[in-house]
Amino acid sequence: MENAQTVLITGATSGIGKATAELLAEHRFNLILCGRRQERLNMLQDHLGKKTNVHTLNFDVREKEAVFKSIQNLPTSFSQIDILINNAGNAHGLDTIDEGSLDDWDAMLDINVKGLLYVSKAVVPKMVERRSGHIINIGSTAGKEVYPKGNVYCASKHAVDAINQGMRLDLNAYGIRVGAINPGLVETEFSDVRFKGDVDRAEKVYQGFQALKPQDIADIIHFTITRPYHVNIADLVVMPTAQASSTIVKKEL
Ligand code: NDP
Ligand code: 8X3
Repeated sequence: MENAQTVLITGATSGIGKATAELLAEHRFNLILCGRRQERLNMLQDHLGKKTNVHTLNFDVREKEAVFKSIQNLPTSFSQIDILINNAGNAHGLDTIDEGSLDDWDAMLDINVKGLLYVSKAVVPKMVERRSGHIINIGSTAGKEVYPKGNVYCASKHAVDAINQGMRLDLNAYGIRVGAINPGLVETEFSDVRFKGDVDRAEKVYQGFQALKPQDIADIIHFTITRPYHVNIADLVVMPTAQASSTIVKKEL
């Protein structure tokens, strides 16, 4: 079970985060896996704990006290976080700006932007003290362009893009690597969450073309964190071949 590096992944209970946890467990990274669904955390602990050292943390990234308490009280064997993967996030709703829900807007900005900042603030100062670390921010093509009805979700991912650039500037002096991976359409629970359990509507998003799989992004994350120290993947955009932009997807139906 030996591996020198400990990786903290937010949003490890589903989709991109879960696929990344599974792949990194194969490669024997020590894993701190975070999410809110305890039964899924238990399953990850049971399943991946057979392959590597796993510690799970249950907190909502919006609850700053819980974020800090959880990360500050890690057992000694997990207390040095070498790699932070800021992945937790989601979209809530798909509405024009005049029709959007205030609760949806709060959720997206609180989770995707402020939650990412809280977790980073709990982890990064120790990286600065040690003069080492690697941060991967999961952005989106929605952080590079805005699509109709995407308004606030796109704003939250544009903020991730800005934070990624800001972190890289501020942490450069300490030799800490910072980069964003910005996927296009990946088939996960993302659209189930966005459409609040309307499974038919969620499935339609990925019909008629080959969407990315969460494992595709996990592969890229693994590639990114295993480059030699002088190589930093600073900002990577990855889309399905069928996708040209947020609004242009070549469908076969
Ligand atoms: P999923 O819905 O499958 O996974 C989201 C993860 O985030 C879950 O593990 C969930 O865990 C966690 N999470 C959500 N809200 C909170 C919260 N308040 N506190 C703590 N954890 C939370 O979606 P994806 O895997 O697709 O999404 C992962 C990231 O990838 C997101 O940042 C998303 O914006 C981004 N992305 C997704 C794309 C896609 O097409 N799917 C494309 C581009 C970017 P739990 O519910 O247990 O807390
Ligand atoms: C998720 C990709 O295009 O559904 O960030 O917003 S998209």
